[in-house]
Amino acid sequence: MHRSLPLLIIIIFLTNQFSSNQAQTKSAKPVNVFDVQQNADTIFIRPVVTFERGEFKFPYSTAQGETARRRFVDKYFAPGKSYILIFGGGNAGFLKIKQGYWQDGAYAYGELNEDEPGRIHGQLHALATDYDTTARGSAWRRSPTQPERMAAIEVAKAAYLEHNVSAKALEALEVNNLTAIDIDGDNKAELVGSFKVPQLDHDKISKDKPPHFLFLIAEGEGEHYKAARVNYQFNPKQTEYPLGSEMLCDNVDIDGDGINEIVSAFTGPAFKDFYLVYQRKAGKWNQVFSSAGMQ
Ligand SMILES: [Ca+2]
Ligand SMILES: [Ca+2]
Repeated sequence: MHRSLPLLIIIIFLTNQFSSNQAQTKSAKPVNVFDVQQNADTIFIRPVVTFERGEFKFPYSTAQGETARRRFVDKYFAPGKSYILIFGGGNAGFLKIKQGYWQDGAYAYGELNEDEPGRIHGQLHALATDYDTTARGSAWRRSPTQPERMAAIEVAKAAYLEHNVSAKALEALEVNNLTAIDIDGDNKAELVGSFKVPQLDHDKISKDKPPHFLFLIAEGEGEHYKAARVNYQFNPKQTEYPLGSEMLCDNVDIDGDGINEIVSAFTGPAFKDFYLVYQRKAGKWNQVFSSAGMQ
């Protein structure tokens, strides 16, 4: 008994060492997520978020001028570098960097060649990443069915009423974007929507005044949906339209827990777009990242 005890301790020690090394190796490699936008035949990508050692953070430091941004572009947007295009939460092929730019005072971005042009055509945003997502479950992205659409609009109207937007104004509600996705692979659609309600001026729609924006994540099934996360934005003194508009980029499992995070693009001040990441943990949706003011 006594003689085998040190051996047992050594085995336990080695096993612990091995598993902690495994965990470190897995978490030490940063995961980069990029926003993809298409303009005619050119695709542009911009850094959204880096996930490293359990943290969501901005991909480069903005504390000391443009050096970090330049280094980021040199490394990640070098000509010929390729990324996995994420569309509908899954692997949708590859994008190859044609050229990177860092001189622009606000953004780092790359101009891309696509193997199959037009894959995201007509969509506002998609995502790209530098890690293989094929092992992280599949999901889909589609237009909502008519019952889903009606349900999402009802949920949006209820959220607007809570923010004291009048029923009269709600008659002019516009759906800017509504997408059905499945973030957890249970084949039930999560609905992600962007809505706009104009201000009324003496009961008439005012096109000159800033509208009420709403970004909504709704959960449910068929025609029964409830609000899971709401971001209401109203900036009555804004001069730069459309400040406050928030749109779905796509969904992808960034932290590898099997449930996809939702990435949205937000129209910020002075047209400096920024990104938010929403994560569902224990049935609750949290905003786990914002790049507001970081670019
Ligand atoms: Ca689902
Ligand atoms: Ca996740």
